[in-house]
Amino acid sequence: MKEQLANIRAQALAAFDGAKDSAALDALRVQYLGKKGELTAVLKQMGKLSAEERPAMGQLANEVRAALEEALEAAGKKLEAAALEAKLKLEAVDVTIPGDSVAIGHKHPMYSALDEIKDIFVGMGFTVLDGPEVELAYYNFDRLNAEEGHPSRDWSDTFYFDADSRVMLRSQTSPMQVHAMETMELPIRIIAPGRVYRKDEVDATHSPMFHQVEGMVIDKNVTMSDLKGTLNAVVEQLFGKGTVTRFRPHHFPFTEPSCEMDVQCHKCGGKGCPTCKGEGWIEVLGAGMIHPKVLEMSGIDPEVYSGWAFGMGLERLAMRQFKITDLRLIFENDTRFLEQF
Ligand code: 2U9
Repeated sequence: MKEQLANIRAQALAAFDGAKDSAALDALRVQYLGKKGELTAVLKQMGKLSAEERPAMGQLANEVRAALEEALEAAGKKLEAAALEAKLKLEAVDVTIPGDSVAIGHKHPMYSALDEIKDIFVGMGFTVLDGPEVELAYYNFDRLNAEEGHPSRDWSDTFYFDADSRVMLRSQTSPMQVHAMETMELPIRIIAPGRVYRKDEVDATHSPMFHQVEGMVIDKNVTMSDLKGTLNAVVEQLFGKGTVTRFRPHHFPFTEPSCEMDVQCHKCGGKGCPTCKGEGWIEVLGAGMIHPKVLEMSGIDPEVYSGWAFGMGLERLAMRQFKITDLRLIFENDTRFLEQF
C-alpha cells in the first residue's frame, strides 16, 4: 500500500505538471482525487490493514492527498497565468504600427481672403455684421433708392418668393447696412460680408450665388477723402505698400457721387499684360458717398451726417489672389482643387 501511495503521488504530480489546459487538469483531479479516483480507491483498502499499520498509513495517505491538492492548485495557477499571458499577447496593441491617416480639412481659399479683409477692417475699428439672406424687397431695393421699375428689380434678375415681388433672396448685402442704420447708434463703421443671389447662368465668371463684402461709415464731416484714404489703406494691406490706385466715376442708385476703384497691375506695373488683360489696371471695388435720400429714409439727417460705402465681390478677389481662372472651381468643392491652397 505504501508503494501504491508513492506511485500515485509520483504519477499524479507528473501528470498535473504536464496538463495542457484547465480542462485536462480537472480530468486529472477527478482521476486521482475524485470519489472514484485512484487515491480514494487505495483509502478504501485501509480497512484491511491491521490496527498497528493503519495510523502510519493513514498519515501517509493524508500527506499524499495534501501533496496532490497542493500540486493541483499550483498547476492550476500556472495554467491560468499562461492563459493570461497568451490572451495579452493576442490582444496586445502594437503602437509602432503606422495608424490610418485621417484627412484633415482646411479653410476654403475664399474664406482665407474674407478673413484677411475682416482683419484689415476690424483693425481700423469696423464691426463685422451678419444678417438674413431672405429679405424684403423693401430693404433690398426701396431703402437703397432703387425704386419700382429699376432694372435690378426685374424678375429675370432676382429670386422672388412671392408673386408680389415682396420677399426675395437678397441680391446684395446692402440691406444689412439699412438694418444697421435702423438699430445702431451713430457713428457707424461696419462691414457686411455674405452670400447674395442673382439669376445668372453659371459660367467661368458668373454664378447665381456669390459673396460680397460691403462696408459703410456714417459720421459727421465724412467726405470723399475719407473714402479714398481708407480704401487706399485697405488695398495697401491687401496688395502691398505703395499700391497705386485710381478712382473712376460710376453710377449706383445708393451712392452719389459713385466711383469704381482700380489698382495698378502688380504684374506689369501698368504697362498692360495678361493678368490685367492689357489694361494696366485691375478693378477691385465700387464705392461712393451714401445718397442723402438713403440716409433720410433711415431717419438720419443728411445735413448733419454723411457717409461713404463700398462693395466688392469676394470670389473675384480670391480668384485674383490665388490665380484661380474659373469661378466654378470655388464652388465645386473638388478636393483636388482645394488641396492646393
Ligand atoms: C447702403 C448705402 C450704400 C454699397 C456699395 C458698391 C458700391 C458696389 C458691387 C461691387 C461688385 C456689387 O459684388 S458686386 O457686383 N458693389 O460697387 N456697393 S457702394 O453701398 C451702400 C450699401 C448700403 C445703406
